[in-house]
Amino acid sequence: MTQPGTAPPRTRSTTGSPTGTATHCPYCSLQCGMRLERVGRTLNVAPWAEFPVNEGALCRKGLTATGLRGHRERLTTPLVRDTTTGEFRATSWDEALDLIASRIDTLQAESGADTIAVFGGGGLTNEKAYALGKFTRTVLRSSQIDYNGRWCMSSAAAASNKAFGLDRGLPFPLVDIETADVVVLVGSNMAETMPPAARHLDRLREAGGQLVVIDPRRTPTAERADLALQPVPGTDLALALGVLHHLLAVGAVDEDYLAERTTGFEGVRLSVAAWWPERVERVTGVSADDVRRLADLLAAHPKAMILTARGAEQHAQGTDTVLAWINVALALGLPGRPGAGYGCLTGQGNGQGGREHGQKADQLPGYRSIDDPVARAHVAEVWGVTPESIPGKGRSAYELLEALGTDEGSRALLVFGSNIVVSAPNAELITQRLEALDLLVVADIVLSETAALADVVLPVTQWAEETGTMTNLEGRVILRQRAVTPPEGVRSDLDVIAGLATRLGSELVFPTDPETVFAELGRASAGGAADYSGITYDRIRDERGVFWPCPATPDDAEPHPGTPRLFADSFGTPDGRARCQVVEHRGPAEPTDSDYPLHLTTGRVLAQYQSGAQTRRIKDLPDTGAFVEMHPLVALRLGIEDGNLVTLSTRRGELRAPARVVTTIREDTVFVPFHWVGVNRLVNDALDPSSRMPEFKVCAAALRVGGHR
Ligand SMILES: Nc1nc2c(c(=O)[nH]1)N[C@H]1C(S)=C(S)[C@@H](COP(=O)(O)OP(=O)(O)OC[C@H]3O[C@@H](n4cnc5c(=O)[nH]c(N)nc54)[C@H](O)[C@@H]3O)O[C@H]1N2
Ligand SMILES: Nc1nc2c(c(=O)[nH]1)N[C@H]1C(S)=C(S)[C@@H](COP(=O)(O)OP(=O)(O)OC[C@H]3O[C@@H](n4cnc5c(=O)[nH]c(N)nc54)[C@H](O)[C@@H]3O)O[C@H]1N2
Ligand code: SF4
Ligand SMILES: [Mo]
Repeated sequence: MTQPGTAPPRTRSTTGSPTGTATHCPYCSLQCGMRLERVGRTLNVAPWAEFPVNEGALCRKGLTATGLRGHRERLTTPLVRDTTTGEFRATSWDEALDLIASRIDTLQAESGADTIAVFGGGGLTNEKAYALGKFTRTVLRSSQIDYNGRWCMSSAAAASNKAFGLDRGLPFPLVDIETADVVVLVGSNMAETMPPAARHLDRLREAGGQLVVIDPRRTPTAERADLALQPVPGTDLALALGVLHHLLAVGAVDEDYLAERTTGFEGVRLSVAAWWPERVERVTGVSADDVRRLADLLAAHPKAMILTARGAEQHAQGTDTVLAWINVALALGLPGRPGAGYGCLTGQGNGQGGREHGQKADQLPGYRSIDDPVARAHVAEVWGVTPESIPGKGRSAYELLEALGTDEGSRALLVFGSNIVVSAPNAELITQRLEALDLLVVADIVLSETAALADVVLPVTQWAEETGTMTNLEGRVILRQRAVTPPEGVRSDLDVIAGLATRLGSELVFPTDPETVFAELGRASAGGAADYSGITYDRIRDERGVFWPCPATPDDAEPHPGTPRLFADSFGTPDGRARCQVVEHRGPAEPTDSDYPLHLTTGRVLAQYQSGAQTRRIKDLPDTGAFVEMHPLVALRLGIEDGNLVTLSTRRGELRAPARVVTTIREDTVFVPFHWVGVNRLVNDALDPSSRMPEFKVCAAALRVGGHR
């Protein structure tokens, strides 16, 4: 937490003077601190040892992140698609923005305000996410805005809001892992997805603590575990019910805590009665002994921490799965106890801040609900519009995309910070929807697979070339500082938004200076759950950041210190109590059958990031292409050898890729990373009923050797 008045920490060079610009990695939610140093024409990544989250450590992606600077595939001029040849041609910014504005005017005159949709990203800075939400609601007057965070941690966010009345991924600093007795990771491969954070796991174990990892694959993270459980994909909910059943059976629940700090446990108590460990074994494939072992471990240690990530969340029952684990945490009295509790390991660089300031369909800045009249009035005042003019709730990410170009959906889409063609589920259908649009505009730094389909491509600045705030997985608001001048011809997303607002005749102010936008965002967030109004750039420059909520204080008072730890005395619900919720296990939306006998799950490898738009272009990162990870028994049965080309199919499509035969995966499951085009054509689009999260983590698949039909 920032101590106002203390000198900014500096890395010293060998000559003793501070070097480089203190900033943060462009990729994941750890937002590792780094220094960018100019040496001649190159920009080097150097450690920033004092930044507490990573203490100078960086993964391969962070270390090579400057590789996109000066890259030959970097976009430096706007492109428009020539209507006669169908090819892109370079154009001026004025022509590109004029064209977009006139197309928007025409389409809206024909089909109404909602015909223009906007798709944002959890990698965008807080300032950009805020400006995008404001632009969509005030200039476009469209309700149709959502973002890729819906595909990330939205089930955990929905569950935390339901149970705790507040969603901050981790309600405590990550370093608290080291002081726990037991840490349970449900569906997180932290050693590959946030490598510097795995130090906390090592230190936990050095201090005598124990690690439990729940993952259908024995990952590098699971290699560190004292107890590694490998459930059938999509059965974590049943596992949690079984753990709670056993905790009740042995009398290990904290009845005082439940009585004082929660409501609803009686229903939960009844609902887990039938989930005895032997039944759980039949559903999950985890032995009854291991179910009891996990429950006993939790019962024996007061400082237990349960952390979920995408493996547990990216399911059609993701919200209920997280709620089931939150019930376990509440039954043990963990939330609010130092060194204990429940948390979600958010994924994208600004996965936390990106879900707080209004690029989500149902949301206004400060993590306010767009349905709340008080919130609407407050934000309308900051924006200088009437509350009635702010549209209502729009469609969720997948539903928005699925409707594009149809009678019900929008005719135009503006994309900022997502590579939908690679990362959306049921990607073949979604690609067709993008192709059916009257206008597709993509702002990006490279010609991603999505940008390649656009009518207009806008080249924007990348992280090291611009300043802005990010909120990491702990709720720590930090400042990314500009370290180099952007190449000629590119503009920031904030410039794009302001340029379009002016051309669309808006009289509202869209500042392009990020610090000015942040001050406005602070005012808009004031009084909301995610209150940033007490945070200024000066407080977080070269510093360790400030945890929200951080409300503004009167001029003569001390600044609010920020809130590293939440829930010590009360939760974010109206009565301050957490809500225990009854949840039922249903299992994957698409069960296996004789035609599709395997579970397909998807996820990440260490050296690639997301859709790969950025990391596949960095030459120092291995670019293996997709592969199908399978157990030797599956390979033997189908006559497959390691490295053979195989065809993986589901009810939606096929993928041809080499086999990777490993003993670390379940025999009924195959795994494919999603960093390359292809696997998402196979992935199911079943949605969670409350978070609208697609079921990326399990669908039914068939496998055969060879690449021919
Ligand atoms: N290297 C790298 N790091 C990243 C990213 C990246 O693309 N590459 N992306 C960032 C982002 S946006 C995110 S969201 C995070 C994601 O971080 P993680 O959640 O750690 O990553 P995933 O690989 O998606 O999923 C984690 C694990 O879930 C397991 N899993 C699959 N199905 C199930 C299931 O049904 N139950 C359980 N318990 N586990 C299951 C998979 O085998 C996988 O090992 O990573 C962030 N960091
Ligand atoms: N099968 C499967 N699919 C998945 C997942 C999975 O586990 N399995 N995980 C899901 C998850 S958790 C996530 S988060 C999504 C992520 O998937 P995407 O939304 O596709 O995420 P990125 O690849 O990070 O795309 C970001 C794009 O924005 C560009 N960009 C970067 N910075 C900026 C900027 O400042 N401004 C603008 N305008 N553009 C910028 C990048 O070059 C890139 O093209 O994928 C989801 N899809
Ligand atoms: S762990 Fe995440 S933030 Fe840290 S260097 Fe790697 S990608 Fe960047
Ligand atoms: Mo994510």
